[in-house]
Amino acid sequence: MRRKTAATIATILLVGLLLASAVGMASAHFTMIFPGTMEPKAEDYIASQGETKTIWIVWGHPYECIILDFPVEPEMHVRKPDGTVEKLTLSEITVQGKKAYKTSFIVDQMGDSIVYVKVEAEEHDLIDYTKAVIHSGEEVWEGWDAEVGQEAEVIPYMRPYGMEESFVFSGKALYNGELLPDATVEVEKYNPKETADKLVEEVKEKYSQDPPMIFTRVTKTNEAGDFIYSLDEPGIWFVGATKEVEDGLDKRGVFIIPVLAAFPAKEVPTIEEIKSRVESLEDKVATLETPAGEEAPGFGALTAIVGLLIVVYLVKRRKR
Ligand SMILES: [Cu+2]
Repeated sequence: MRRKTAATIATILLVGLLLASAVGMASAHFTMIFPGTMEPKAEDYIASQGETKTIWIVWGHPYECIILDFPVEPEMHVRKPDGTVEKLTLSEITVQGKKAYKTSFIVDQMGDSIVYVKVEAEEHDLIDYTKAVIHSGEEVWEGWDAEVGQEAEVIPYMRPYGMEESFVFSGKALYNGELLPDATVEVEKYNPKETADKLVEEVKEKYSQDPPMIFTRVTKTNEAGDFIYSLDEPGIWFVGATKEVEDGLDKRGVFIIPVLAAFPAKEVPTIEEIKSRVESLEDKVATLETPAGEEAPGFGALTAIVGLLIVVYLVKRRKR
């Protein structure tokens, strides 16, 4: 009897664990195509003629910067601006202690090269198709919206370079070359490790009921397979439309959009302006009279102190 109970409890625990891990895995995994760094900038997706572009392929959750071992070796190709396709040879690397891959190719044609990756992730019930554009050449804006023939594919309506923070991005989702209506589209920005750790902690505290709603934004394609979203921060964005397949692996087409900081840059006060503000605030604090016997500073002093703190914060921000 006791043995039976123990076995039952063990079974319940095991099923619970499996369910928990399955649910945990539902959050947004992506194939990250990065230009040879884990601190990628939008500018890194632009290349000069003749440049050898090094690409890292990393598996994990972009927003949280959670890196995981690649489940299988991905397949990778580059579509050159003239439409020729080359298979890229990958070599294994270790990124944050996890199995990732790297490759490189020479940017030898003006225009847009599309690098694309296929990952068959059975443990996630997913075949993931990801694309990124490497642009080269002044005003040679050709190739970025080419179809490379992935089983699930996103075709951008917006040229994916020269995009600045807060720009709107739209595109269409295809499945087997046909428009894909009513599909879930995930939108997620990558954060480098240090930023990610800080943000995730803040999000978990502030939105404890559902932190992933901040990590992964979601929209859907309409009847024509179109979707739209605004990419409100500079950085590397992942936009993926999923074709759900019953009794089989889902297929997801992902497009990577490197988003530049706003140009011209948002106005930030100069160091001189900040210094003069600090000085006038210091004077104010110095001349404030604290009434005798009163320990707490008066309202005026509080205002001045808060002002000082804001200035200190501004100075720190500038230094970053
Ligand atoms: Cu995941």
